[in-house]
Amino acid sequence: MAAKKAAGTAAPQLMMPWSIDIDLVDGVMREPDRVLVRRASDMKGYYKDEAALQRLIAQGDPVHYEVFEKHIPEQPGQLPLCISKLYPGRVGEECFMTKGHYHTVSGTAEIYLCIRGQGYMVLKTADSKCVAEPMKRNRMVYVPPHWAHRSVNTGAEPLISFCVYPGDAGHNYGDIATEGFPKRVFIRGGKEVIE
Ligand code: S6P
Ligand code: ZN
Repeated sequence: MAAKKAAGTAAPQLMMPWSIDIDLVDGVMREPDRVLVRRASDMKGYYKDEAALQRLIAQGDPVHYEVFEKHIPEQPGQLPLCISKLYPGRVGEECFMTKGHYHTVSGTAEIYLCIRGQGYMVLKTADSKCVAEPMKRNRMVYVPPHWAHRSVNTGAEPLISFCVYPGDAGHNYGDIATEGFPKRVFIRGGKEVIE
């Protein structure tokens, strides 16, 4: 069916259907349109042990995570998707993690299907409720509206998830950069500690 055309205006651009290959064993998206790369030096101010982060930057500034995306317009009705690949590692005793964000349109949810690795999705509300949901292969985390979310890798291999969120959600990093999360994830004496 053709998109309706209002009198005197150009017909709205109709997006064509498309498909891609996503390897759900290895967590690889073939032919992404964009790869967002965040290194240790992009994570200043996020970890508890800032001196340990500085040492890591000086030792080669390793990649913390990569996000593989297709180009999908950030508009209501669209469903942007990505593969998020968070590498294993520690900053001091704290596990590698993503920056974390609220959605700019705070009342929008998100789905994270974990494909590989192990760790947590740490979620918080503006009034500081905080929950750590375990992530492991085939585990799906539902991020409800109004919860900021960050993934944390506690394992020895990349933590890989397939994420889908509403097109108008947007990323609000500013509030999390100011507030932080009430809970952090450490490995101490070989054990996970969330505090
Ligand atoms: C988008 C979704 C993911 C994250 C990605 C990186 O809503 O939650 O694509 O952007 O996992 O995390 P962050 O916190 O640096 O955006
Ligand atoms: Zn999100």
